[in-house]
Amino acid sequence: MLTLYDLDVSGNCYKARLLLSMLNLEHERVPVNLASGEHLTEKFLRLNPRGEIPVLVDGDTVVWDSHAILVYLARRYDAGHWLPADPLLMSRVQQWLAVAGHEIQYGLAAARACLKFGRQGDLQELQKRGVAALDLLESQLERSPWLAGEQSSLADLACYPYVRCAEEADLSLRGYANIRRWFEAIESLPGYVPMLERAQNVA
Ligand SMILES: N[C@@H](CCC(=O)N[C@@H](CS)C(=O)NCC(=O)O)C(=O)O
Repeated sequence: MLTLYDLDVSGNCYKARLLLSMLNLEHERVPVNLASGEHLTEKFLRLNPRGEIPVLVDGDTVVWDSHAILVYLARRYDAGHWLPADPLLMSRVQQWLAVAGHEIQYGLAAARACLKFGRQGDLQELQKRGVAALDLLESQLERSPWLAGEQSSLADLACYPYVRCAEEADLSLRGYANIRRWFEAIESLPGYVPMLERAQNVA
């Protein structure tokens, strides 16, 4: 049985929920209350010493970090579509996981956290990084239908959540036609689920 420690409003957790759904993998979701500090308890830190969600538990195996979870699920439960074995394609996917973990996380996600959850930060600087991320994606998506080339991959699932929420970071997507076309393509994939927004906790 797969268990995902997560939170509805977290884009990082949503990456894992997307792939679990697309691979049609049954799983249990355990909400983690960040606002009350549940992620910093001894019990949770035994699962993830970084004190962050998402965490995936698969039997005796514990995997933390959204991108590590994507890679684990793709290698363990998928025949090779989401993380192709070809060296060049795999490196292309890895490039975009790096963008998701850097420009997107410390730009779009961080600006959203300031505006939506009252996190501290230099909003203008974070938005500037967010725009750099959007520009990077737009220019790639002008050249190829998916981030890593001709087919959908983990690259798309890793970048999509916080780009989809860019307006919550007060960044307009009006000038980004290719990104908007890419949203439609992702949202048409079998097993796509929208990001849930029920919980009131801090992401
Ligand atoms: N690099 C990590 C980042 C995870 C992350 O930032 N998680 C947030 C929720 S979206 C968290 O747990 N934050 C805990 C905190 O802010 O103290 C990943 O991709 O999983």
